[in-house]
Amino acid sequence: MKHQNYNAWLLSPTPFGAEIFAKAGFHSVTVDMQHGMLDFRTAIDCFRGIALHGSQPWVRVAANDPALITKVLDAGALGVICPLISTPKQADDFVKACHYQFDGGNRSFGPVRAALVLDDYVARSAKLITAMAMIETQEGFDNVEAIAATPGLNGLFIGPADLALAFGIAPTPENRDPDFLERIDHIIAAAHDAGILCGMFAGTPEYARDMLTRGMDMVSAVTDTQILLNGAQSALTALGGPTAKTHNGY
Ligand code: 3PY
Ligand code: MG
Repeated sequence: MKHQNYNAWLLSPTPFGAEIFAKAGFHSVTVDMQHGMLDFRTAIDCFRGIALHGSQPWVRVAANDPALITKVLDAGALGVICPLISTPKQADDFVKACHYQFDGGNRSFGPVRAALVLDDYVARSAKLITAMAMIETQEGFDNVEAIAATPGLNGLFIGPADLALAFGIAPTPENRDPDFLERIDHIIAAAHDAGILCGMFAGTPEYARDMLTRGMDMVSAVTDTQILLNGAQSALTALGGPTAKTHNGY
């Protein structure tokens, strides 16, 4: 069986939560700096907790910005997921930001923490780092083959909510809309034809399992916020307590 990568997704500013995900056995934990409730300083503490249990620290950066990408790599991130890649040029800019000039990129030198915690980091960085371009716009979908062909890109990563919205499909957590699934299959095929990975943010573990069966190589199968909310609600249900509150402001 081919290797499948199980990823957990961290949205809260909780290094201890990151550590728990790693201890549970996920191959990698993604610290979400686009939509997550955390900052750079907290992200570094999350990396420590993740690496402590032999899992890989990954980051979803807030944007395709070399300044942001450099900082998380310098802090020791081993995977970078970049949102909203729509053109081959954007994909190329992203990959170049991940690699030093001797590896064909334009990353500035200064691996302050990465070189502290990873032996021979600079020479090995191109091999150590996994760069995943998010396909989640109509333009990105239309350009998916050209994006997948970007030299040095390691994988495509599907953002199901934005991708659904791009095509006027409801962004449900377990999207089984036939048009949507057809697009998922198309993106998987584009990645595999180019010889790179395909990953996806999946709304639930069950859906993630289905996506692995469909051919996905890696799945972000669970978030800390889902686990905490679901666990808290089922505990209250077991107690015969109140059900989830509706919100009408702070
Ligand atoms: C999306 O579903 O659009 C994502 O970016 C996943 O977080
Ligand atoms: Mg998105």
